[in-house]
Amino acid sequence: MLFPQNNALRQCIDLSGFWDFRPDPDHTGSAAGWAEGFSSGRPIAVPGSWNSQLDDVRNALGDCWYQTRFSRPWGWQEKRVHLRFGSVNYLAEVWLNGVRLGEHEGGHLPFAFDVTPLLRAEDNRLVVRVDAALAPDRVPPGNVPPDPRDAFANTQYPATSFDFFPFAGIHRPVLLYATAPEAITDLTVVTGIDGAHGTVHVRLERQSGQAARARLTLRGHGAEMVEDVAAAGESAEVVLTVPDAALWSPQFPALYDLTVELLRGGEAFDRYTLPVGIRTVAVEGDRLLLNGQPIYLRGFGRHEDFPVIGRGYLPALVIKDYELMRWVGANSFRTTHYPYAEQMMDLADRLGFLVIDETPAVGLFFRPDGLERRMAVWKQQTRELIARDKNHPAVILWSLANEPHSSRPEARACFQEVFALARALDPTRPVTFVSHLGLADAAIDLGDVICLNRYKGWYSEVGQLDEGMRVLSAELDALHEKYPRPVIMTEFGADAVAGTHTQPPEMFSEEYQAELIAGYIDLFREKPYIAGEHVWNLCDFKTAQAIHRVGAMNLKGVFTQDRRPKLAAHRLRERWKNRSL
Ligand code: BDP
Repeated sequence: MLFPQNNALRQCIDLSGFWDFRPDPDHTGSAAGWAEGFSSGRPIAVPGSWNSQLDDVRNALGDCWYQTRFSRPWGWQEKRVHLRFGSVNYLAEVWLNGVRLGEHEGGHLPFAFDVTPLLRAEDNRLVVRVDAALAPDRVPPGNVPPDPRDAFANTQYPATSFDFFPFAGIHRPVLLYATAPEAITDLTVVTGIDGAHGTVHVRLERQSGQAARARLTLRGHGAEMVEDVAAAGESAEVVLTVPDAALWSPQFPALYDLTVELLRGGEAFDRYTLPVGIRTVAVEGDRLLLNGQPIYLRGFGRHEDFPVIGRGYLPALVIKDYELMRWVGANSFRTTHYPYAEQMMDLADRLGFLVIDETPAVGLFFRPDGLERRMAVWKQQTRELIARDKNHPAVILWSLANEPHSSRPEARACFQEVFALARALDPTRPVTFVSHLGLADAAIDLGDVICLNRYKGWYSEVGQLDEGMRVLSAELDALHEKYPRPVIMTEFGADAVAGTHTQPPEMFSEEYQAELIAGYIDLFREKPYIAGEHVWNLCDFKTAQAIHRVGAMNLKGVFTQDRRPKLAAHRLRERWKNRSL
């Protein structure tokens, strides 16, 4: 799925701003005809979470309605026009000028509607019903009835089955974009390395129509390659060879510009430009390889989370978080626990960060109630994630889930299905999921890489760092002996209340957090099969209310929520700065 762009042949406008907002706790809006437009709306910012803007809907997770009006930009009469939402959490039902366009389930992934026949020159009325209810058959699930066989129950408010606040609303920009009627609809780029040459395999898809030619131009690093092919049907494939290719890597994130044009009678009627990084990813024995060389991941899990805007897209925050990651010496991150904004992914390509790209499937469980629906949504999210992010050189690994409750055998078959789907959609990248169960996980061996979250010295071996390290060391070795492949420690850390200090280090002090993180890292250095370390978390973040979450915050950030360093950030910097891959 291509992100809309502006050039002489494509235009895009952003409908972000103040929209009208109206909560509908009793679900009367549909019957009252709000889809046609509603009165008595209050202003709300789009993008942004409603929970963090308006006090009375702080914990509201039912239906809320949004509406806005807009005019068709001048000159768009002959164009095909789409309306595209970057992320609406959780379920969106959309109407334009009273006509239902459809619905989309699941936050954090984009969806679009062709609105060409419905657009008026002026006074277009866009209405969105957002349903953010937590339900056991959604992904991620919530309000899960406690099961005595499971160690999890609803001990937090709202009743999430995950550890972050279930922010709701229109979280990313809503874009209206125009293309030629027979435009390019998708591009899939796969790169390879052949000696000093790079290969760029491009598959293009377009809206069917009259025959046309496609011209592909790859430019950059002193080279320019051009290929012309017939694009008579709906797709065409081209392989470009780049002599002495500049390879993409974190040290040198070389990008080429691939420009694809559709031409008729020698004249271009559509054009799309995609940055391309030539690189390969592979798993070989215990190592994760980038361009045939072992790589070691240093970085974080993170949340899209900031005061007032909630989970809304905030460009300055994206920049700041890259700045902090760079300062501390990180080279990578995982999109915990849902796909991040597309703009952040673009910057990962440009700035040279390696990304473990994760679906929104956190806290999945495999009891029969609601399983069929959860599976369908999980597969849809996997499809949408790969469709959205397949062209990013930064993405080196797909993570299908975080901490699923997959200890019992029935979970394995479910994972097998979703692994097969991901591998069929993208045979070029390794696939994994993130486990907290380790050897007790019924699906742990299905991943190309083992990703493990561990809180020894925190949730277990409480307050005892040395004992925690001893237990962890033995567990890691046992895991690797059974499944010899790379292990990435995708989460480890401790809560620290900024400004709390103890000597000797005790839990919740900055010293304890710093010692724990440094202790883990020292342990990893002794284990050559460890291929990466991601600290939990880059920054403190908002959670549901619970007795173990002071101020409804998870304080495992090495930076505070307002992005100030704790002691652990400095300690990490000492360990990470100036390390090569
Ligand atoms: C892990 C989860 C993460 C939590 C973390 C914690 O993957 O989402 O925030 O624990 O408890 O189990 O801090």
